[in-house]
Amino acid sequence: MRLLFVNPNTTASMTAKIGAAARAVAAPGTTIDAVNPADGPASIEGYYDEAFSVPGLLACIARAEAEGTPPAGYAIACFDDTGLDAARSLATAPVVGIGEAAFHLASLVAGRFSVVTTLGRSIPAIEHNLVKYGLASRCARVRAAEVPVLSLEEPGSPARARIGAEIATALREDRSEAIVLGCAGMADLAAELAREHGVPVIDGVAAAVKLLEGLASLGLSTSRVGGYAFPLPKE
Ligand code: 5HY
Repeated sequence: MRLLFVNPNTTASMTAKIGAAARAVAAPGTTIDAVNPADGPASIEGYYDEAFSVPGLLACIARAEAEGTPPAGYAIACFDDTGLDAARSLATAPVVGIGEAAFHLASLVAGRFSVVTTLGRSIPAIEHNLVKYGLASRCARVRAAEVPVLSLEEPGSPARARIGAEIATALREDRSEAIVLGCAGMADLAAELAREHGVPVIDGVAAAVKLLEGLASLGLSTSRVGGYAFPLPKE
């Protein structure tokens, strides 16, 4: 099967990182493509950036749908699950947000988990999604390491250290039993952070690969009888 990961921001290095992280866990026979829009915000840090990223995200999905063989599944590779509902309405294959994927897997290995994202301005959108997905009661707290998204792309930046310090604080103060990494750009950090802190550390990119493989192998796709009905043709 082929899975398409769409990074809604326009930072190619992050798209490449996402693709590599997805390929690292893909099953034999699963191929991963990773794309990003040509236009839009270089990073998504809050509601305003999210709004400007959605048209490009949907254009990437529409292009994949117009190709001969659409993917067996799509992932929205932004932790805010930006544009997820619109993407589900457009795509013929299942669509999973990396945020929701990570939340669900965390809830299967821990009674309580904390999220560590980038900037504080990203916290409300993540908290809203937890309520929307019915998992707010399992999340002890959504925290920010106070690192800009693009600092994760800068070699030698303090981002890695700040994320590790915030994880240590979460485990000390939140009674959390697992950590969810709250940015697609953290996808390459999960394994070492898990070893360092001795708890499950869940990255949404890897989580999305496995959930999409599972949905596709079960022949499950988006229901069209309600809100995810295909878009009506309009001028
Ligand atoms: C992400 N922003 O995963 C989110 C994380 C955040 O450009 N990719 C982004 O900080 O909201």
